[in-house]
Amino acid sequence: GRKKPLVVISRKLPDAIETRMRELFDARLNVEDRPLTQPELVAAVKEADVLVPTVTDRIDASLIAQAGENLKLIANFGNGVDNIDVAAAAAKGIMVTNTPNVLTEDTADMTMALMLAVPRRLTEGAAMLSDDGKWAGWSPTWMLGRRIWGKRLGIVGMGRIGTAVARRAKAFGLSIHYHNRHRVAPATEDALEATYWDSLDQMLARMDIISVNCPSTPGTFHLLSARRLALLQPTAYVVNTARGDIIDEDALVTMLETGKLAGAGLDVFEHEPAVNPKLVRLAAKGKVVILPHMGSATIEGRIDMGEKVIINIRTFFDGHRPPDRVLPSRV
Ligand code: 8YV
Repeated sequence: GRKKPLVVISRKLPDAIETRMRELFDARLNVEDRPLTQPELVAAVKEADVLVPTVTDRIDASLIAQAGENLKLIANFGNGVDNIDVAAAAAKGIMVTNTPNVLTEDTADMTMALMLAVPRRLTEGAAMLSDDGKWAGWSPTWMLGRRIWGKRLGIVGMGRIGTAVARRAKAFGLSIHYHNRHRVAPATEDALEATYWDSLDQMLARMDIISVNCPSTPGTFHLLSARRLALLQPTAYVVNTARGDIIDEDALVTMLETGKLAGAGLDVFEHEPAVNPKLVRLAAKGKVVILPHMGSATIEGRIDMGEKVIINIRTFFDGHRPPDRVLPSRV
């Protein structure tokens, strides 16, 4: 039969996925679960037919420039493709695919978890009981947080994940507002009773909670800039399960430290895996809840993502268009 494509997978994937990849491809698995080094990535793109990177691999123009003629497909294990220079890949005739849809609901669940955790002081309460003897007893005025229902949620980026957040938040009794490059379908707006804000600035000034759900692109870098963050009410909360660089993190930290914002729930950071130590201190005070990029981290979701990667690779080598092709014009 035909020679199996050499597929280099940058990180440890679920066992079931690795087994299937071994059957289908000449799969070069990463047995040690650490990101590939730069020389290893260079070797991979020189040799492989397919590269399967994750969010921890930077597939930039200079790496793509070193790709060998075999490299035809970069099948990202992940939805966001901000780790890949899609235009540089396209210019070299290398297709890029991602893993949309399968992580939408998990990410929306984690968004809700953060949206509830910060105003309702979940981590502060949990910490008290993990440290014996700190609970002196219940009191009517003790551990009071802020109510969620009845508040206004402003969603920045009403795509698949933003819409899934909106559905959940509506069920929690929040009113749904959103800013997006374009309005969503009238039927979706009606179902969510969602209000569209053409002006992000105006929306920010009027919301109780902001949820960031747009992709990281050159156009969304520091979309929530210092100037825009300053438009938020001091009682507002910010939740980010998208990408850290969409928010000017230093400006956000300063506002949290100086009481210009009520709190934040962050699953993503501007310089991952580094986390600003000031955020860690704010977490100890209960001002923020910070998580290590766990939005899509479910066993089921990771298997679904792996299956999508496999389908994209197989479809490509069968001579068809992979279902999750990422067009450079969309990035
Ligand atoms: C993963 C994600 O943590 O898909 C994304 O965009 O951020 C998460 O699903 C990671 O990116 C997988 O590479």
